[in-house]
Amino acid sequence: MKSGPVVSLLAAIAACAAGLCGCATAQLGGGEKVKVVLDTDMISDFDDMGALAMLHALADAGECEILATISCTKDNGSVAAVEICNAYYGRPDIPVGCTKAPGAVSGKPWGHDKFLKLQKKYPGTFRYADSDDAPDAVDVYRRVLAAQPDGSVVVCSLGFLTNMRTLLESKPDAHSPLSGRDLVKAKVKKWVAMACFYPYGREYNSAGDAESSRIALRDWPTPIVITDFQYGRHLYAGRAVAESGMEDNPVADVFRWGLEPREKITPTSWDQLAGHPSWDESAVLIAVRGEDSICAVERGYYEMTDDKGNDTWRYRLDSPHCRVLPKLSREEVGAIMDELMLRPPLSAAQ
Ligand SMILES: [Ca+2]
Repeated sequence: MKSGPVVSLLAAIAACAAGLCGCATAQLGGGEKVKVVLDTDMISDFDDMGALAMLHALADAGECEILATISCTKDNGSVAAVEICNAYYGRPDIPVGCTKAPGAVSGKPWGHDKFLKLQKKYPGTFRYADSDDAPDAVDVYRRVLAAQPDGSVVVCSLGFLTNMRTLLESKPDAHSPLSGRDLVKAKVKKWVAMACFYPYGREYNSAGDAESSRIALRDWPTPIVITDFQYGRHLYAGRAVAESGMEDNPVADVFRWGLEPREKITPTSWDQLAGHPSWDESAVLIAVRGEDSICAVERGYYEMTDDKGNDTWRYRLDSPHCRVLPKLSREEVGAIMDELMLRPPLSAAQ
């Protein structure tokens, strides 16, 4: 039985598909597609899956092109979960990779079982049941970046900053004569990172591989847009897709398995009524549509202050870097994210 809000959202999607809502024109707008590399700690939490679904919906709408989908954790089923989602949206050939860095976060966190269940439900839609068998993330980054026009790529990281560090420290190779830092400087327009805690503190993504975070945040040569913990914590999405009734949709599966059933929500889990905190979904929205689309920004930069993963924000008006602040309400942003997650794959209509 679909809830009222889900019915409304499905009606909105139908109107969109029929060209009645006017949004298609606004979104396509004749502009160039944003070229995105997605870097994810898929399996640490399930907002990564919502974010990847949104990225595919935005690609279906002609707003972006997905260049690669890369895991920043190893020894788990992260890459397969990414591949299953890519295949669901009709893009099984998107390059995937996995970190090989010695200091990378490794293993299977609590909640990993839902991603292994995906492997059983969607056999034949992934190549790398064990993420460690996937290509080296740095090699994929270098190959993909080298093939792109200068200043054209947006890197969107939803997890640990390991791959940013190893990319910066990479050496010239068959893909490019440039060092990692020079390759990033030449090809990457900006890095949108879900990381850090405002105004200071210890946040999961930036603390997980603290040394890599320290180096990446310090040495990245193009603008960094930070969607810190506080921004996404107060945004919610995913209840609609969990209750959509879509049975053969891995995104709906993960949210259905991750969220409390509506009837079991208690006063202490009230915030699950609208879904799950949307740290990663909001980062993808900002990566594709720009930070000004849903946010205000504050100029400055984050730096790591110790080897335990603590960070602090430094205000600086002339900084190329920024953090985001709410502009649209949480309900408005939540509706945008839910609508994107509920869109059926374009490939399913062809
Ligand atoms: Ca994540």
